[in-house]
Amino acid sequence: MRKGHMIVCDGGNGAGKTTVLKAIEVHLQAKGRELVMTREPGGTPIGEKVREILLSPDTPEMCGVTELMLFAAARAQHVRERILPAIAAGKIVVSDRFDSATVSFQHYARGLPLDLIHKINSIAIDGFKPDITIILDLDPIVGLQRVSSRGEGLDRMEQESMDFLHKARHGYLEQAKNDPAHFVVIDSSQPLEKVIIDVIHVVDRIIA
Ligand code: T5A
Repeated sequence: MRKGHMIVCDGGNGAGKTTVLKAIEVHLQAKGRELVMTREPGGTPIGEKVREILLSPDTPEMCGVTELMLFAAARAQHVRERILPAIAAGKIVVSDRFDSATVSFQHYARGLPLDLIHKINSIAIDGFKPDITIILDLDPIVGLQRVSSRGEGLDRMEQESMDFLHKARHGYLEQAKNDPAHFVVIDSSQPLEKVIIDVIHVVDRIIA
């Protein structure tokens, strides 16, 4: 029986997930809630190794199906090793990205068939569904400017074309439109303080 909650924060590159997730963590800790903060790809020792392969800029030749299966492999481990035990223990799992990212990036942007994405995703998540996926929506041009302003290099995905990143953004908005009970879109071009207020409002509704 499900006891805990899972909240996902997702969106385009540089939309502010990492920043917003820190605010969610502080908020939920202040409420005394037991938390698991995690991310995809990653979240487990195996998943973090897969992340290195996926995001390394040294392998631009990676084909779409390999990419899809590696994201799914990391997710399969993440769900079974980390997420389901935490939910069963009544904890709140907060994840930086989850299956919505695969639909946006590997289907809408990369162009892999949606039925293949759903098939592979469903093997990875085995019937599990987050309570809510919060999409931080931002023009990818602004997102990449934010990423670049950190002074770090761009990873393999961030080096994709602007058209690819625009298609991924469209994919998030389509998912939210098609499933309003499980998605919320927040405008992340707003001042950070307002983005955080909007996100915390959603989090409080879910855990109430
Ligand atoms: N991917 C992932 C797939 O293709 N398929 C999948 O199934 C999965 C799971 C993962 C990559 O893999 C892809 C998607 C990604 O390309 P990632 O680490 O999640 O990589 O990559 P990014 O989205 O690029 O994460 P970043 O850490 O780079 O960006 P964030 O976390 O969204 O942004 P953040 O918080 O670091 O903010 C960036 C800068 O903007 C500022 C912050 O201070 C920071 O300097 N900022 C704001 N500035 C002004 N106003 C605001 N409202 C701001 N919010 C943040």
